[in-house]
Amino acid sequence: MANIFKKMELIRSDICSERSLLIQEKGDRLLDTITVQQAHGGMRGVKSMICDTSLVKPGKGLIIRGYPLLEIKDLWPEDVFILLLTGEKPTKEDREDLLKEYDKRAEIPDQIGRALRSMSKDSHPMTMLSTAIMALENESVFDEKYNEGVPKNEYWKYYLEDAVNLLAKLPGLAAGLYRIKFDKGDPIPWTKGMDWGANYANMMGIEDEDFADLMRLYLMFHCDHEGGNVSANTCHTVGSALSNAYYSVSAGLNGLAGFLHGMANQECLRWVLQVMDRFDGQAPSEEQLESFAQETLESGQVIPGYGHAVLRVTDPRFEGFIEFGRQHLPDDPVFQTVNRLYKVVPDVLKEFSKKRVEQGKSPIADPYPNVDAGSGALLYHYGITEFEYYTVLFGISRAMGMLSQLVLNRALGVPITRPKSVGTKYIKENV
Ligand code: HAX
Repeated sequence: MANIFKKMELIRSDICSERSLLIQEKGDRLLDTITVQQAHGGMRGVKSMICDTSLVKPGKGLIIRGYPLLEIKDLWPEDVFILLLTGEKPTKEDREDLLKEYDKRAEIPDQIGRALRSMSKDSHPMTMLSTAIMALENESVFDEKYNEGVPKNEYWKYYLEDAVNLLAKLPGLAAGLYRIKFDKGDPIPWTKGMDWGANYANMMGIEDEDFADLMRLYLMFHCDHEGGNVSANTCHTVGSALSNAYYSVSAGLNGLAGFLHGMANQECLRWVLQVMDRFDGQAPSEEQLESFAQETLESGQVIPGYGHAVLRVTDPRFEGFIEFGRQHLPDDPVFQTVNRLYKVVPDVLKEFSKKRVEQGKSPIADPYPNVDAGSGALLYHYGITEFEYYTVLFGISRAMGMLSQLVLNRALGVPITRPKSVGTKYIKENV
């Protein structure tokens, strides 16, 4: 049995007792109050769910199990999965042990390739990813054990089995669909003994050590963003009904495919290339970028890659990507454009926000770049020019966060989600 299973077995009773004690001691205390504005406004800021894997602080960004992201940016994705799940940084042996599990479980059944090839040529890569995950659902160990009648307090073990199985296969699914969709040749199998990020890069058909480094960083940076974002929250809700990990993660990824969420990364690069196209493919000047950004806003569109529901500073994930770009591709025109946009767009958004307020509209709460503003330029540099694919990369990484939250929720016995909704009449008459 992998170390990760043993560790979870050990921490489970601790986290369960902690939860019981908290509910016993503080169960009737107020955690938050909710205004009509919040109920109408996407529940922004309402503290109403528990997530221990990570926290997003408005002024600091992502904190994973107590570690600010940039302090642990050298962890590999397999390390971060163990950290998310257990709360402890893994040892070298833990990492090797998990990789051995991936080696055993990574093979992708033939029917997945057939299912992907039978899809319409214009299916979006995120649709293909979600479909491929659903096509694996018949392998759910949890469903098999549930039907055998295992007791509730053991559910988490089988969610963890499903999580490790799914994580082992995800890079192969994602790389395979890339090669099928974009006519890159036959899918390349998983290489035993190679890490998760390098394997993914290799299976896409890109043999470049720097790209493997970028993949490790990319997969690390996108791993989790606390519990309330659309994908994590969706996965949480679906899983709370005891839908297995395949149903839950696929549902979360369908949320990630929204233009305001993970799909912003494809939109961002599309927008960057649009402005470059206007200036013969060169990196435009700051003045040219400023007027393009204003034009975008005046035409009623959002500037993709900027703004956030929680953050109020430059996203540290963006900073980390810019740092990678500075080291590896400082002269790349797409990267230079992204860098210049960073100098220009926050001020354009601040000005636009002032005008909005004068017109009685809400301000733009965060004029700074989020994770999606910088990642595309790096991928583009290494030859992944099919930007509709970018959200798939995001999704493979985010599966680690969704799955660790899912396993922890089952370990804690978190009940089915069922908030109360009220109607307009209720608010008029009672509030
Ligand atoms: N460009 C133009 N307008 C923007 C904006 C931007 N980048 N960011 C926010 N606004 C607008 C909103 O559209 C909203 O306008 P309306 O009231 O007219 O609808 C207003 O400013 C107030 O929004 P907010 O309170 O600042 O932000 P929200 O919490 O409502 O939304 C979003 C957060 C991320 C959805 C928003 O900033 C946005 O649409 N950004 C561009 C898309 C994007 O980059 N999404 C990726 C976010 C990170 C992520 O989840 N990645 O997966």
